[in-house]
Amino acid sequence: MKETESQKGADHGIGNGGELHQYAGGTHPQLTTQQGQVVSDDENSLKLGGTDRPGPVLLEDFVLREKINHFDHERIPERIVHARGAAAHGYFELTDSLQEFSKARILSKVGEKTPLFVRFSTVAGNAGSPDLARDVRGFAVKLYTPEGNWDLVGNNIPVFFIQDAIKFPDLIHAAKQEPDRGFPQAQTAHDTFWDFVSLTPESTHMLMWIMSDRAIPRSFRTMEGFGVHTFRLINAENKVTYVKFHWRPKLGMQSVIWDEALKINGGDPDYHRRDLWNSIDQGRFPEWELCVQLFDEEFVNRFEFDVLDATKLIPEEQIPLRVVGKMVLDRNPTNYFSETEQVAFMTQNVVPGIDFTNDPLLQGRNFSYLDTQLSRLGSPNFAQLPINAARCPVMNFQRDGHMQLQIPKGRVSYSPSSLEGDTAREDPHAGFKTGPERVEGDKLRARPEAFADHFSQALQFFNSQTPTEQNHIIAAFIFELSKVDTKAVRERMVGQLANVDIGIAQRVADGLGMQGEIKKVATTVPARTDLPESPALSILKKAQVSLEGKLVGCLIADGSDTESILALETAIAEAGAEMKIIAPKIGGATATDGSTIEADFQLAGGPSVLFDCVFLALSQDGAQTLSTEAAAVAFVHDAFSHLKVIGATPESEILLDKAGVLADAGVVLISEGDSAQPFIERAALGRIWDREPSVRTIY
Ligand code: HDD
Repeated sequence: MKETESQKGADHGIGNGGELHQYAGGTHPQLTTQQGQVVSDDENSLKLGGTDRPGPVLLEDFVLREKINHFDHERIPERIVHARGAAAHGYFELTDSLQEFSKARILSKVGEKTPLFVRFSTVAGNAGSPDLARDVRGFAVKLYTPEGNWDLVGNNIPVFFIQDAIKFPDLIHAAKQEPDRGFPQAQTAHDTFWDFVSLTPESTHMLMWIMSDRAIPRSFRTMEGFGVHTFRLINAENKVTYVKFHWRPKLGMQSVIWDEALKINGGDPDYHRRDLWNSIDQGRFPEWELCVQLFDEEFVNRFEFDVLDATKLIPEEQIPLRVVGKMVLDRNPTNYFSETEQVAFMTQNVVPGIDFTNDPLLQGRNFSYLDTQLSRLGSPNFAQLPINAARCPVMNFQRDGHMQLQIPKGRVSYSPSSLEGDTAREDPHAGFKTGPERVEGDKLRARPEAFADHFSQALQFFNSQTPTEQNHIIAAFIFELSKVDTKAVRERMVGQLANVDIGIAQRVADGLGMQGEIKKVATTVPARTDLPESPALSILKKAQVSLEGKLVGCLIADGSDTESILALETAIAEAGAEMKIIAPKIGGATATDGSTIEADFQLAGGPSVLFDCVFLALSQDGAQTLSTEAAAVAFVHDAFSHLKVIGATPESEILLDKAGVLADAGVVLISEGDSAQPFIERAALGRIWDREPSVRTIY
């Protein structure tokens, strides 16, 4: 087996390692207990009664007891949300200084590289759930700045379900598996979720986003990220500028088709984490631009919505994005538990020059993240774990607690003090200071009136999509609501959609086979129809023409032509993509010249859903054989119905026919020996959206 970059030179021990000894199979350090005693036998527990008739295991066996005891306590509680995640190390580099607006060093010093750790996640599913759930993706970035850690704990969607943190437990209880039966997990397609959101009109804008293809990304590498809330930047003169943070992927945004997502979950439930791991391992480092939307009080007052309402966004057409830096992920974690599981992101982690706003969702989060780490990580000393520790001096008088890893010196553990000269003191000229703000008024449990419009941006989002994307949103509502048993909930949700637009509601109602007139849910603030379209909200309007970072699946069988396959592989690599070979046997196939073409996947384990586009490099005999192989027919049929570009030798025709493939711009025939360029060029354009009405009903 090939040793991956991440395995090379890995330290398989814990602690200081030890002397190397010669064993069968190589040179290894001695195995020890946690207390450092060398273990002489790791195969047998200590028993009474010799080898003839072994008696009971002895309690005296401290090697056994310690090993089992540690194992019994290996698990910690998984995250209440975002339990399923994958992460990577990297760096942030500032390219455009924001010193005028913020005194934060990370936003001021052009060219300085700041180490960081990013964790991507799904929200609702448990730790073992599949990657392609229809869900928001977490996009949490921990930046180890010289002024302390700055955590930008965002999502791949710029708005949220609720406006006030007090509703978060309700939202999550409704979305996660139902409490009596413990299912369904990792999906919102069930009664409790739709019951809650249909009664919570402020969720409607977010629903449009999670029913869109943003909720089924092709890869973590092809997702945008958003800080969601409005934050404040504070400059050296204490001047406040409002800011929203955006991460823009270098590869552009890409998503999969819903039916494909369902099948990827079976074909490779680790699809996203594998993709992230492999691309970093192979040196194809994922990259994002950090962009900001900057605005002042004057804009805040004139904007149609409240900038403190997390269910609203500011269209890029109104406040353009300014690119200020880049993030590159260039190192996989060394240990999943120590890093990806134990990393503790907290919205409260800001640095001088970056400040909160009074967004009630953000304020609630600032409590929740610190609080949750205690139940997850078990001790207030979680900040000492290597993945959480700041990379600048940390000096304070917080002491003791479970799992204290430091050995603080001296008699002084308080401030002010005079007994020792080197104890830490506050510095009135440095450090985090909140930006100036005057607040007055009554103390009330109430929503601001400016938060009351729940439908206008939902309509603006829908109107900003291409017809294909709109069709997918409608289909997603139909799919999800079709899984809701309670008819009244389905009807209420459609009635809520009618507040966005009666046309949208009608299309969903038709797809659900709902009879009778739609009953609009009462609302005080109807959707504004005058908001201009925002093309930046569409995935497809921003799509890039490129094969870079994509995966091409090449199906072969006995009788395939080695030279054509090698030429195809080279052309694909030149386009920045990678080719994988799928064959009926993992040992490969016998080519025309008698040589063996090695395979990366066996047919049943390499369905076409794992690839961005496919090529059928088959001889007539090969195609004939595969045309009676269900997995091969499904491979081609799925590629076609998932609107993928299919390249094929003309000899593959019998298999194309069997799979129901109809000739269109995305079916590119290339004869053996001819250039694969027409296939490459077509594949770079992306999916064949025009094909969709011929493969599924559009409501
Ligand atoms: Fe949250 C985790 C993102 C609202 C409470 N959240 C968590 C993670 C992300 C987000 C990316 C995973 C971090 C990781 O990888 O470890 N959450 C968001 C965004 C929100 C949001 C973008 C809205 C704008 N969250 C939100 C609210 C609350 C929480 C309103 C509570 C009042 N979130 C949590 C949590 C989690 C969490 C319970 C679970 C694990 C953790 O924090 O460390 O505290």
